[in-house]
Amino acid sequence: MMVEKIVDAFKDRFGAEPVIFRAPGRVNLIGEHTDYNDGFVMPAAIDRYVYFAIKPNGQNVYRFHAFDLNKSFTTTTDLISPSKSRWANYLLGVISQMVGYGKDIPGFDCVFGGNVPIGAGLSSSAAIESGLAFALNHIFSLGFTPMQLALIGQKAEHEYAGVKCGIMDQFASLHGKKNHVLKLDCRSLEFEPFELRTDNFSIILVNTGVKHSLASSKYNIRRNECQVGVDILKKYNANISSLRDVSLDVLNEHKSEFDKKVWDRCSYVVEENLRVKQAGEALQNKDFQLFGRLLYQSHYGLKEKYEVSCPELDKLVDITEPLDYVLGSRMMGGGFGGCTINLVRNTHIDQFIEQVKLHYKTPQGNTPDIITCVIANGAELFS
Ligand code: GAF
Repeated sequence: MMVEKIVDAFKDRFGAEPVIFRAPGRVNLIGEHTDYNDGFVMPAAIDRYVYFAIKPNGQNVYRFHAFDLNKSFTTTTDLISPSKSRWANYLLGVISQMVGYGKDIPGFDCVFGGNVPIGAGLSSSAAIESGLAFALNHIFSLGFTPMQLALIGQKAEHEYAGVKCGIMDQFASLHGKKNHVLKLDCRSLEFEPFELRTDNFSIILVNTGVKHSLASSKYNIRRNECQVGVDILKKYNANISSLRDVSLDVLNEHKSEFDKKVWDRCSYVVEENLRVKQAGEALQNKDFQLFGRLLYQSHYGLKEKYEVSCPELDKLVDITEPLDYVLGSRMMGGGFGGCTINLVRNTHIDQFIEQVKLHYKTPQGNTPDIITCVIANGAELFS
């Protein structure tokens, strides 16, 4: 088992018995690219984890080992700054944020690794940030709330990884609740759990095999495009500070002042926020057909207006369209690759897998990874 390998690696390297924590990856049912627009999202933590074996070392040094990469990184506690090592930055960023809050983070040793696929849109980086933040909060009794830890992880990503991400991924990794999706208001940071049991249908992810990297993708550009739209509308109404404050009517009223691309981006975000609200109602009414249709609509918005999909993601969604046992399907996460999320009736999972294998090959010519996931709790002390 993964966790045992990580514990053994810790003992071999540091000759001590560590404490084990784990933080999950996430799926997002609906509400994509809405978080950094102060809007609504509906993620859930899943049963794919990054495990952390960790122990204070009584020295002025942080020693990390990335088990999956077989790489190590060491730095003294007074020298926290961004490194050339991309993976180490997720960890250093967290420590730096905590220090920024005035906390003293003594030296520690840490081995981490897990089974959240990297570059698949399941937030492996947020799981690393959230897991370390959770672990340090616990072992050094720092007193941060889970939401503060999520904000720490988000800031780490901004400042040490260069991605101006929203709060969704770190939030989900820290707040996940078994059998529930969490509808988060990304402005007030209030959230509401909605039960989503998988008794009748399953959440199945299909990995395009196209690796996405938010840092090198057009993620930050999309964020700026939304801001351009806000700047136009704010001239007419000073109360508008993000696309969250904009209705479709207001957007339409000012359409002639928008460049087509910026208008498409903004109208997608406003429509997606409406879809998340409808999705919450659909879950409350157990109207899974409607819920699934909203997923398809979300995909077409992301493809046509927000332009963050790619041919491989589109192909995977298209394959599911004629299959009446698929309730909904869409690209998930930042886009430009990674996975689709599919809601598939439990009675037809084998047929679904067969259809996907028949009609889709990754760019490398392989059968795609197909992952059935279960909605799980957020970051926790594992043992
Ligand atoms: C990435 C980001 F990290 C999230 O904050 C969110 O914006 C998502 O892309 C798109 O919805 O996962």
